[in-house]
Parts: sequence; structure tokens; C-alpha cells
Amino acid sequence: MLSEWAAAHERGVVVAGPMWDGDRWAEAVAAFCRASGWPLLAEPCSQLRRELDGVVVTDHHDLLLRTAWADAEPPDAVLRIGGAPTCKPLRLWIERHRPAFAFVDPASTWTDASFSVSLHLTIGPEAVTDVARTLLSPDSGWAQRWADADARAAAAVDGLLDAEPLLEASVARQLGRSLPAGHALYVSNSMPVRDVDSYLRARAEPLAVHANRGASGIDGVISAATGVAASGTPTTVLVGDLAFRHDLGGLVGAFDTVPATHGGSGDLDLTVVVVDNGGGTIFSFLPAYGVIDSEAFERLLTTPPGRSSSQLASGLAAAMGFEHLHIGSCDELHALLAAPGSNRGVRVITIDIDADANRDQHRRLADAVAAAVRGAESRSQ
Ligand SMILES: Cc1ncc(C[n+]2csc(CCOP(=O)(O)OP(=O)(O)O)c2C)c(N)n1
Ligand SMILES: [Mg+2]
Repeated sequence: MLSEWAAAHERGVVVAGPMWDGDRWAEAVAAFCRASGWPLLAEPCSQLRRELDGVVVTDHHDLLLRTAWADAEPPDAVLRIGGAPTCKPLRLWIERHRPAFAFVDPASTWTDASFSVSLHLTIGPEAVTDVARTLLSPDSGWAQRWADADARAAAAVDGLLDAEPLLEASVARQLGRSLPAGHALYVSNSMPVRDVDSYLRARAEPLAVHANRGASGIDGVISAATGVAASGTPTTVLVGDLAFRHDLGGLVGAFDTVPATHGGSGDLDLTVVVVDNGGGTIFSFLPAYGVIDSEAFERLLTTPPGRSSSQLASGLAAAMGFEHLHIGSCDELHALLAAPGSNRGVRVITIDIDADANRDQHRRLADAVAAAVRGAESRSQ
């Protein structure tokens, strides 16, 4: 059934949402994309934002899908695998254009909050590979236009980030550039998972990227990352300042390390990167920001903590004996993350972020990408 469905659509996209076992799907998804001529819009937590031979894997669809370009290039069809995508502009784009929508959902989760799915399939990767064998790639230029737009977006993002001091978008981009092959990245809910979706690029070397999307909780983040590290994989966790203080007890657990008799390596390799922006800044990206009285907004939504994450981390480091580093540049972050195998144990890296500058930079990044793809849509329509 999927074969006929896919053959009937030229302008499709494959969407990959969060999947712990996304590796299992890589070959099947790549084969399907090559055979259909559809681009792959994969969030990092799907494990599929990686270089795949002959496949257009977008890095910046979160930014592209906010632009007029994306509405001038509407999709006929969406094939989704994995959990509900993190990317809100993607959900809105699908809701606006209502493409045919196949959901490959072998565990029958039926996660489709906006009732977009028109074909539900409980098939696995082998069946998707079989479907790919039946398709003949139409040479529509569709995937190439996505590749071109994504390249323009990347150039716009780099032009801006390379010229400015370290803020949250650069931190997310740098994690993808610096973490060695075979590492794991665990991302907290709130802005970290969104910034990683927007700015961490496909790479050739494997990097496992995990999050507990669930109900978007900001609790238990350090504990969950410790669980990943306890499997023996060197792990870096990107966490906001509120989520960090919600789970300081997790640091104690990490520091106590999991003994080999309980399935752990006996010696964790865990790096906690805290973006310290003075509270819950995600709320200032919502429509209520600028409408509600600013003092009430800060007190009730941002909830700025009384002391900085650096102060907290340095006190705890002295008490517990882990390493604490307070940094302010991409170069410093790279130097700390890139050295493979040199950091067994627990260390906390804190980065001060000016929340106003960060919000303004996010807006300018979106504007820069919109300008970069203006007029790049297909002329044949
Ligand atoms: C357990 C829990 N409590 C409260 C919330 C509501 N909440 C969502 S995002 C957020 C702010 C998180 O702040 P921070 O970790 O500093 O990340 P930032 O928004 O600055 O990126 C809060 C309180 C939640 N999602 N989960
Ligand atoms: Mg914060």
C-alpha cells in the first residue's frame, strides 16, 4: 500500500521524530529517500540527522519552515517515522497545507495531536526498504531545491553566528562540531532541545542524541543523562539553568558512579553544559511576552534564580570534588569537548547568557534565513 501511495506523490518529505533506536532505520530511510527523491527532515533526537549517501538531509528546516519560501513549496505528501517532532514550524506547515500523511508507527503509538495522518502503517524498516525497491526517483528537482535552500540557510546562520559572541545557538552548533565520534548528547527540554534541532548539523561521525520529550518535563535531566553515561558512553548533557537546579541531586548520583556489578562502567564520563540565562527563557519566545506586564512576567514565568549557576556549581564542585569550568567562547567550549577520552569523571561547564541578546539573536537568525531564501522557490509553478 505504501508503494502506490509514495509513487503517487512527487513533492514529498520524510520526517523523522525522536527515536532512541533510530540507527535501526537509517538504511531503510536512506533507501526510501533516494528512490522517491524526497528530502529527509530529521531532528537530531531521531539519530538520522547524519550524512547519508545520496540523501538531502536538512539541517535548518526549523528556520526554513518559518519562511514564505516553504509556503511557496508546499508538500504533496509526508512520510513520518518516530515520535512527535519537536519542530513547531513543521507541525504548523503540515497543518496549513494538509498533505497526504503516512505514519510508519510499528508500535502503534498513534501520536498525532493535530489529526494529520491519513495512512497509518505498523511496518518496520525491512518493509520500508522493500517499498524503496519499487520506486523510481522522479527527477523533479524537488530535493535539490531543498538542498539549495538549506545551504543558503546554513550560510546565513554561519554569517551571523561567526561574527557574534557565544549565545545559545552557537553552543548548540558547537556541540555537533566538537563532540567526538561515539559520544552521546543528552538534551534537556525547554530551549536546549529546540536549539539543537535548529542548529546542530548532520555529521559523518555518529553522535547519539537523546531527550525525554514525554510531557516536556525539565525534571530529572541530569539523572537521565547519568543513565546514558552509565551505559559506558561518554555523555554530554545540555541543560538550562532552571532544569539544572531542578536536578542537583542528580549530580550526587552521577558523582557516586554506577559500579560495574550493576551494569555500569564503574566510572562515568559525564559533562554537564549549563546555559545560564537567568531563568525560564522559553516563555519569552511565546506570544504572552510583551503583552503581560513585564514585572509580573518575570516573577511568574521567567522565575529568575537568586544566584547564578556558576556560583552554585563552584560551591558544589568544592564540596563534592568535581571539576567546574566557567567559559565564554566557542573556542573554549571546543577545547573542552573535543579531547576524546580525557575526561573520565563528572565536570560542569557553565556559560553566562544574556537573555535579551539571545532572544534578539534568535529573531535575527530567523530573519536572515528568510532573506536568504527569498525568491528561491521554483519558477515552474
Ligand atoms: C517538571 C517541570 N516543571 C515545570 C515545567 C514548566 N517549564 C517548561 S520550560 C520551563 C523553564 C525551563 O528553564 P531552563 O531550564 O532554564 O531553560 P530555558 O527556558 O531557559 O531554555 C519550565 C519551568 C516543566 N516543563 N517541567
Ligand atoms: Mg534558563
